[in-house]
Amino acid sequence: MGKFYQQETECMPREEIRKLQGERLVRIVKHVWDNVPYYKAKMEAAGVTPDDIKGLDDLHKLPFTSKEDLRETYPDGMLAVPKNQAVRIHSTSGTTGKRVVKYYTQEDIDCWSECCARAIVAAGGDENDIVQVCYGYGLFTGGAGLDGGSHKVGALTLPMSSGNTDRQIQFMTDLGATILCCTPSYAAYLSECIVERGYRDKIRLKAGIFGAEAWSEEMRHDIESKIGIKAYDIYGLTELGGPGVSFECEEQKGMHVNEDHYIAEIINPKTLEQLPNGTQGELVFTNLTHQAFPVIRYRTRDICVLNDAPCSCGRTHIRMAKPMGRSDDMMIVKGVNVFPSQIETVLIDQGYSPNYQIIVDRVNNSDTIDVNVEMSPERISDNLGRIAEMEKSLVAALKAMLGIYVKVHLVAPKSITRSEGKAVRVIDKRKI
Ligand code: DLL
Repeated sequence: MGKFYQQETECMPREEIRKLQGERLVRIVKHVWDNVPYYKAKMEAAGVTPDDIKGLDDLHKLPFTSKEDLRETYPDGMLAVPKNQAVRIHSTSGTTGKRVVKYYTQEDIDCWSECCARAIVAAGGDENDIVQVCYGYGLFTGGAGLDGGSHKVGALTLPMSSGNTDRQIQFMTDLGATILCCTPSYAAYLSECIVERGYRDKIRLKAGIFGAEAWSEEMRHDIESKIGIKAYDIYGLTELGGPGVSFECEEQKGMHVNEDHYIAEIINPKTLEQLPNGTQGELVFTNLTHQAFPVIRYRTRDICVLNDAPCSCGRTHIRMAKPMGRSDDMMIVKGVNVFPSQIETVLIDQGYSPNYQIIVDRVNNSDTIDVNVEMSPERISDNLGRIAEMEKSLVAALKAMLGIYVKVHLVAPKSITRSEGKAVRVIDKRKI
C-alpha cells in the first residue's frame, strides 16, 4: 500500500470534488425530505424545497441543524431509513444534556471505516502495522472508528479500549505495537509512564493518531520527542459519524476533510453567514453519504479555519486547522475570551508538562482564574523562593498571552488526575 488508501478520491482535482459534492448534496437533501418529517418541516419553514437545491452553490439556502434539533428528536426522530436497516448506534456521553444517538447502516459503517483507514495510511500505516486502539470502545465512536479503519488497512488490531495503563504498556511492548490511537491527553500520560518505567527503548511505536479533544502544537512536540514517534491529529464528532471527518497527512499542517463524504463550511456564529476560507469561525458540516442518519449543515460549535491551498502530500481535499476548542469551552473571564488551549501553549512553551487544571470562580462579583500546574520531577524545588519565582514568570507569560491576570499554583508531580479519555481541563465554579 502506498501513502494513500484511496488515491483517486483523495487526490481528485478540486473541480471534480465540487461536482461530486454538488451531486451528492442534491441526493441527500431529497433523501431527508422524503424520509425525515422533521427535516421536511424545517425546510418548509425556511421556504426551501429539494427543487431549490441544484448544487453546491445552493447550500446556503438550507437551514442549519443544531444539537438542540437532535435532542428534540431523540432518540430516532431524525432516522432516515426503516429501523431494521440500521445495524449499529453510537452515542455522545450526554454530560451536557440528553444524549445524541447516531444510527448506521452497514454501508455507513463501511464508509466510516474507509475514512479512518485513510487516516491510518496517511500516518504511514499499512498491512504490516500493529495498531493499538486505546480509545474507548462502546457507545463512544473512537474505539470502533479506528478499529474499523485498521481492519480495512489490513493491519493487526489490538482492541485495547481505554484505561489499564499497565496492560497497555505490556501489550505495546510484548506485541510490538507500531501505531497508537488514543486521546492526546492519554498519549501524554502513556508517554510519561513509558519513559519513567524505562520502556523507551523497548517500544516499536512509530506513529500516533490522536484526537477527540483540542491539543496544542506544543503538546504534539512534547509527545513526539518523549517517545520518538510522529503524532497525527484526527477529528470527528458523533453527530457526523465519529472520527475520520478529517485527518492529518505527513505534512502535519492541518487536517484534510474527507470531502467526498462531508461538506465543510465556516460561518459567523452570530450572523450565520458563510465566511471565506482562511477566516476564523464556527465549523459546519453536511453528511453527504450517510444513509441512516444524515445531518445537514450541522453546527459543531468548534472554532476553526479552513485552508484550500494545495498540500504537498498530493491530497486535494481542503484542510482544517486544529480547532481552538469548542465555543462552549471558551470561558469568558473578566470579559476576555479564554481557551484552555491557549493556556496549554504557554505552559508547555515554558517547559511544563501538559498536566494542568483551570479553576474559574467569581469572588465578590469579580471573576478569578487559577491554574494548577504540575512541576516536573527535574524542576521540583523545596526552595520556596525559587517556586515563587517560577510562578511569577508563568503569571507574566500567561498575562502576555491572555491579557489578564491568572493566578498560578505549582503543585507536586502526579498530583493532578490523569485522563484515560478526554481530559477535564476546566472547573468553572460559576456554573455550579
Ligand atoms: O470525539 C470523535 C473522535 C473520536 C474524534 C476519536 C477523534 C478521535 P465526540 O465525543 O462527539 O466525538 O466529540 C466531538 O470533540 O466537536 C470537538 O469539539 C472535539 N474534537 C474531536 N476531535 C478533535 C480534534 C469524538 N482533533 C467533539 N481536535 C468535537 C480538537 C476535537 N477537538
